[in-house]
Amino acid sequence: MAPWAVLRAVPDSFRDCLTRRPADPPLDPMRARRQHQGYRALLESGGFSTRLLPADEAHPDCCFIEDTAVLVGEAALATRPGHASRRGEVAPVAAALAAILPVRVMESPATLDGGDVLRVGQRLFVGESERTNAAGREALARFAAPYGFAMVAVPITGVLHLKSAATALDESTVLVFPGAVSPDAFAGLRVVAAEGDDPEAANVVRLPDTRILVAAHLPQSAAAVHAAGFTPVPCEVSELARADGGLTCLSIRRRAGLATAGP
Ligand code: CIR
Repeated sequence: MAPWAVLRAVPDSFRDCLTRRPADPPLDPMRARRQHQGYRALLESGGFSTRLLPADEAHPDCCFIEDTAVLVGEAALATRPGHASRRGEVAPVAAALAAILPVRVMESPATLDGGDVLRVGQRLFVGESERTNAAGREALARFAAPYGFAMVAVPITGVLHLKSAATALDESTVLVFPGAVSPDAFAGLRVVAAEGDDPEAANVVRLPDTRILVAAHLPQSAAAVHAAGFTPVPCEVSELARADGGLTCLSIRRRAGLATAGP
């Protein structure tokens, strides 16, 4: 199957998104929507075929679809997001994925946001965030073990999710913001450091054509990716970032050519 990605449209209620700091000026759903459309176009230019699920006005954060499901091997685990206001986002995403893959649903008391799950090779690095608890990490570990994945818990500091500050450039290289995630967590991998003062500079998306989507408002991200030997593709996501969303969180992706699939 060709590489694919599932996205969810930005609702008008986007202005009421969860934010770690009050948004001033208020969040702008129209601007976020334009940026979301640009993001989708860049995913397609890099080799993903995309499907856009409709927005849900009752869930302001619904465009951050990554948090609602994790792809592992030939299956998906629908999550139980750590913030209660987001749990109603999961069912429509799980239903859409069920047309493609078997889907299992995570159960209470486990909580896990997909933004905390970084797959590199046969390891799933999972953030010890406020959204993802030990039961969530263990549920994912049990789900993923039959596919040959090992789970590695990773402490994080001052960021929402693990992938707010660490993502993969290829199957043996990670881009990390060292102030939020210790490079020591990624034993055996090449670690590239993102400079500057914004952890989100380490939040990038691998395209099937091997280019790397980076946030256009964080030029240090493109610089780190380029210096590491990859080709950065800038994408405007500044309004989505004001709601604490990064590039990864706007889609659930599956690349071709992998023996196993993952985030
Ligand atoms: C939230 O706080 O849940 C949203 N405003 C942002 C979620 C971002 N998700 C992600 O990076 N995976």
